[in-house]
Amino acid sequence: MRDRGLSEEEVMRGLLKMRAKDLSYDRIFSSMCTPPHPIALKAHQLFQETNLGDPGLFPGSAELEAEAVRMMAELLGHPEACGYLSTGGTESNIQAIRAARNSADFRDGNIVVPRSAHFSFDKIGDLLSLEIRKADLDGDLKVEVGSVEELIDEKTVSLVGIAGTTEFGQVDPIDRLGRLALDWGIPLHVDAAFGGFVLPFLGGDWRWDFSVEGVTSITIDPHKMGMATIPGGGLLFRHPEDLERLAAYAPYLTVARPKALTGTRSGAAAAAIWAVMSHLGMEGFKEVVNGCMALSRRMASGAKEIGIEPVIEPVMNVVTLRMEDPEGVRAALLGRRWRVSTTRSPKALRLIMMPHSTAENVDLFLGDLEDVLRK
Ligand code: 0PR
Repeated sequence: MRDRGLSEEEVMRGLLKMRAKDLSYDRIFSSMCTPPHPIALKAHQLFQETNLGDPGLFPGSAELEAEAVRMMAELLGHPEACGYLSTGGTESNIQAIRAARNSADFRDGNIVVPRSAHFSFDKIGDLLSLEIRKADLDGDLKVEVGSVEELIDEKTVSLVGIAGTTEFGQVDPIDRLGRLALDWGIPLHVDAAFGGFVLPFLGGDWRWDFSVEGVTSITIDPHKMGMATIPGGGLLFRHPEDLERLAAYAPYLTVARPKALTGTRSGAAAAAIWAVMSHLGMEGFKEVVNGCMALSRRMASGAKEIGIEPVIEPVMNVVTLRMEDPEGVRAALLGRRWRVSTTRSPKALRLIMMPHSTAENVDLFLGDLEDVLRK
């Protein structure tokens, strides 16, 4: 650190210079995040200094957290579900599996996850000393329930299903996993980090949330499709005793049995989540998701017109395009200032249609994609 501080103007100049190096979201098709809704930013600013690590000092912030959790519980089909706001999908997944592991009376357990699971589950294996068993996927890239069953044994502490896979936006057969979980008496965690704020607004008769018996916990991320500020995650449990398994003991705090993984944690995130959910409501979110789905269909059908097939018809707002050299195409598109990502198996170009995506950019992108492929 320098001896003598810079003036505010100098600091601001330094900050703005660095901020200008960051990309703006408009040409990014690789991100599951999006600029927060303006009301989330306002809420965040208002609650910046609050700390939910010591909620007795910030009872208003704590009430917002409880309200946000209640709204998400309702959204996920079980208004009585309990939980807390985490820093994101990784923390929620760690904590859900930690609760499941703590319900077993042994420590050398395993969990069975789909091969498509987010890499946070590899961290979980390392952190909690659990063996991570990966079940095969079917031709539609959903987990094969038979493969899951083959991997279960008496040391399995949790099954995991994904409602909105990171790479392909596919949804596992949660209802069948739920039956399996009940048969074996094992908890089922659903990772809906991305799908949580999409699937409830798609219509149709989805059964992937707490309405499926056997689902014991759900990860849902407001900082992805929930349009809240980062870090905004959610973790919900069907049974209060599972949340209780995460409690630590801190008698000097205003709340003596904190459940979150982090100690100090932002009340600003709670305010932002509460603000967006209250402001948009079911109708507002439906509009946002409808918009993203319309762009996904536009992207997929535009790609077909230039001879590229999607790996799967978009289930959610993730479009994956089958091609021979997605890495090369990604690099060429980067030269045209598009940010896209790729998938490993099957190899494809991966595009996420977020609230910041526009029809104009989808069309411009398709033009550049056609150009790049012709070269
Ligand atoms: N579960 C699922 C299904 C996810 O897709 C992700 C993240 C997580 C858990 C972990 O969530 P956190 O990152 O909040 O801990 N999925 C994206 C990914 O890893 C996150 C992302 C977002 C990546 C924006 C890039 C980006 O620009 O690809």
